[in-house]
Amino acid sequence: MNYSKVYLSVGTNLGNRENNISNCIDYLEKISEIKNISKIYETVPYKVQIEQSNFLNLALEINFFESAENLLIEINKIEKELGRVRSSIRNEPREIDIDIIFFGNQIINKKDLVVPHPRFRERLFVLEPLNDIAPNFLDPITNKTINQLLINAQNSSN
Ligand code: PH2
Ligand code: MG
Ligand code: MG
Repeated sequence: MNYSKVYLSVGTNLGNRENNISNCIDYLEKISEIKNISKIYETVPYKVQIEQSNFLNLALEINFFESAENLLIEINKIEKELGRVRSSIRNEPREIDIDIIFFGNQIINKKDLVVPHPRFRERLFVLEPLNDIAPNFLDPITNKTINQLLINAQNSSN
């Protein structure tokens, strides 16, 4: 059967963060084949409007056998199951946030789904975990590897 190699970024800064991650992995296991999991990083909140606690962040590589749109539907279900309630505030604290960074080499620009993730290239909390598991993966937009993007982001953040 046909599948896409997908990279996800996961973050949590509300409730029992370790449990949230382990439940998230259990749910992802049900809808995909998990191929690789990065280390877990504790990170300070980046570009958030209200004061909030540190995050745990990690990245995963999965094989997904359906479309990107269907993956988004599954991710939204998992986020809800894990207790996430969305309000109108952007980037509020959350039990779990699962973002699609890459869906194979696809470039998707839909209202609810932009892939590669539009802001991942400036985010060390995404690039550092991703660099653990996919340092040589090529971003289809910039044609740079994760490792190059990480070095660029590190240089512009200090
Ligand atoms: N997620 C955000 C905004 N800021 N900062 C950290 N450290 N980790 C995150 O997962 C994160 C963030 C929006 O999804
Ligand atoms: Mg996010
Ligand atoms: Mg999200």
